[in-house]
Formats: sequence, structure tokens, C-alpha cells
Amino acid sequence: MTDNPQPRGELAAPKLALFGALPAFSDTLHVGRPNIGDRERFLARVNDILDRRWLTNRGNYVIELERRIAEITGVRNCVLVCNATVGLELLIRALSLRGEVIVPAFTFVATAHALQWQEITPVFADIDPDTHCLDPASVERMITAKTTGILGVHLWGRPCAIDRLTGIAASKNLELIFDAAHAFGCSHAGRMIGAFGRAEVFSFHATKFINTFEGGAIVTNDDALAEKLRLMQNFGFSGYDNVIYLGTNGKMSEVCAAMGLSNIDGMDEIVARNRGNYQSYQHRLAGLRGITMLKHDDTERCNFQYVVVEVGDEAGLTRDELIEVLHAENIIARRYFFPGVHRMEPYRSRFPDAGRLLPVTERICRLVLLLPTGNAVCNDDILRIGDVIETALSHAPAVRQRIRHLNDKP
Ligand code: T4K
Repeated sequence: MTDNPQPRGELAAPKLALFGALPAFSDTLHVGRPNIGDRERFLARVNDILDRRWLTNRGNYVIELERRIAEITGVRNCVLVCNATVGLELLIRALSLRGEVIVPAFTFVATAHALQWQEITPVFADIDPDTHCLDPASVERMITAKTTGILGVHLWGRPCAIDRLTGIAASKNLELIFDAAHAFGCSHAGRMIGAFGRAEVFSFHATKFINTFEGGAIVTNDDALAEKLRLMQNFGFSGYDNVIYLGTNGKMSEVCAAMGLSNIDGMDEIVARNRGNYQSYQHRLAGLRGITMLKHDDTERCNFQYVVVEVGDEAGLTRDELIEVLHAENIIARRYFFPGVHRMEPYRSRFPDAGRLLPVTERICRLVLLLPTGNAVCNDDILRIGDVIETALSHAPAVRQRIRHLNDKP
């Protein structure tokens, strides 16, 4: 018995929670469930931290994690920070960016906020419909006399059009930096992400491929820039009692670094699990009308941290209707990065018409759906998620009618 039965004489009810069936999952399944590496190794490191009573301020684990990240990315300098947002803010400030910087609007809001926080205007360029990353042609159109830089985002771990952006930045004398929050462990043209532009910033937030609870890293081959970032991240201290620069507190703690090291120890297994999940989704969703999965380049390294699906018109249900179906089944799919940063404050008040210049961003914001993956999700879960999607699509008119009915409820 449902608490809100389908009206009589309506379309036949499919077996979905929206119609009163038991949800497909009794526990909720999340996008961004943290990957947890080797628990014992992590706890051993925590014990060591407690024994040594060295909790933060560039302890052994921070130094070791910086070394490991520099090694993995093949970049000379790694500066760990408390999160990627602060990492971006430090980098933008260290490079003395000002005026306008070109960014995508299809990104997490932190990319634009990091600029605006320093009173730099983020100017939104459109994205490529296939990669969801900055469209270089749109970037070129957005350059003005006030532009000082380009901040690309390797969304979903897919590299930006790095070569074309590098060419544009060089020809216009602009700084080029990357928000690589999603792209640790990914490569472009055989080189690891981290090595491009003047510097790149990774996120190690709990929801990321490798997490340090909260955390991030700035990586660069520019030694002078790294030195400056190190000072800025630690109040400008150069040794005891000697402050030589304006700084803030952007440090990572030892326990966070210990978590990062334990996750990096298990990095290959995390990638293997993510890749397996990605392939399972590919098989299960293949042939479902209107459902397209974002592809990765097989010749490059990828962390497969995000399973990104577009729900096209042919699906018979909108992305938002499908989300309602999934949430009722306790599958907490997400519509990242809806509605687009240009439609969030303070940007939407300042540039109310920005969307007119961002047709691809506007369309992709309506279509994209992220499905749960990571080491908390197994093959059976994916088959069940596929069943839910297939059932919903094959009963699209009834599902749509049911959603309207539920939403009309007084
Ligand atoms: N640039 C880009 C392109 C980014 O995507 C991000 C962060 C940044 C920059 C900034 O990096 P950080 O400064 O954060 O290092 C989440 C994350 O908070 C955010 O870090 C991330 N991007 C973004 C894509 O996702 P929300 O608002 O979606 O978080 P929330 O609380 O809804 O969590 C997401 C899902 O993860 C939920 O369904 C629950 C699950 N979850 C989350 C946490 C924290 C867990 O299962 N366990 C957990 O501990 O932003």
C-alpha cells in the first residue's frame, strides 16, 4: 500500500520506489563516498604522530607526502595546503593576477570564488560539449585588455585542451594555471597532470580520488614560485621569528598527510576498482535510449573517479525526473555542477546575461548526472542502478505522470 497511490485509470505502475515499491537500496548510495585506503597503515601512522607529538607545521608526513606527489606527477615542487580552494587563492595571489581571469562556469563554485575572493573578476567562457572543459575558441573571444590569466579546469579528470590554451596564453602574454582538483593520477600526452601551465592545484577533499580528509596541493616546476607559495602558506615565516612576506595559514596537518600517504599506498587498487565500476556502468547502460556516458581517452592515465552521464531528450525523461526516481531508490545521484557558476551568487547578480554567451554550458548543466562509484560501490550495485534506470526509461510516461502527481500534492 502506498501513501500516495496512482490515480485510477492511469498508466500501469512500474516496480519503482516512486510508486510505493521498496527502494532498491536500504542504505543510501552516494556520489563522493570517500575511498578509504589501508586502515591499519593509516592507524599505525596516527599512532606514530601521537607518539612523536608532532601534529602539524611541516612534520615528517607532510614532507613525505609532498615528495610522493612530486614523484608521481613528475613535477619538481609540491606544496601541500589545507584544501584546494586555499591553494588556488594562494597561487592566484602569488602570480599577482588582477583585473579579469577567464574560467569555465561549468565547474565547482570554488574555482570562481578563489578569484573573486581576491577581487579578480572571473570571466566565464564556454565549454567543449565532448570534454566539458574550456573551449579555446570561446576563451579567445573573452579576452579583453583587463585579462591577466586563464584558469582551466580538468573536469572529471579529463585534461583541458592544454596545448591550445598554452598557445593562447603565450601569444597574449597571459598566465595559465589549472584547477586540477579532479585530475590527480591522470595524464595528458603521456605526461602526468600537474606538469602543465605555471602551476596546477589538486584537491584531496574527502570526495576526491585520493583524500586527506580535507587537503590540496599546488605543484609547479617554477622553483621561485614554489618558494613564495611556501612562505605564503605559513604566515610568511622563514625560520624562527623571521617573517619576510605577507602570509596566511594554509598548512596541512600530519594526520591529513598520513591519510593521504595511506591512500596513495593503495592508489592502484582504487584506480582498478574505479575503472571496473566505470566499465560495469558502460556495459549496463549501453543501449539505453538517451543515456550517454562521458568517455575517457584509453591511451592516457585516468583515475575514473567520476561516472558522468548525459540524459538526452530521447530518454523520454529529463535528467531531473530521473534524479527523482534514483533518489527515491536511495541512489543519491548528483547533478554537478548545476545550475552553473554563472547562475550562482555573486555572479548571477553581476552578470545576469552571462548565460547567453554560454550555450553549451547551459545545455550540459541540464543534462549531466553523476552516478555513485568508488570503493564503496560494487558490481551488483551498478547492475541494480542500471535496472532502476532501465525500468524508469521504459515506463517514462507513467513515471512522468507520477512525478507530476506527487509534486502537485497539496
Ligand atoms: N575545484 C573543483 C573543480 C572542485 O570540484 C573542487 C571541490 C574544488 C575546486 C575545491 O576543492 P576543496 O577546496 O574542497 O579541496 C563536494 C566537495 O565538498 C568539494 O570538495 C568538491 N569539489 C565537490 C565536487 O563535491 P558538495 O557540496 O557536493 O559536498 P557534499 O557534502 O554534498 O558531499 C558530496 C557527496 O559525498 C554527498 O553525497 C555525501 C558524500 N560524502 C561526503 C563527505 C564529505 C560522504 O559520503 N562522506 C564524506 O565525508 O561538494
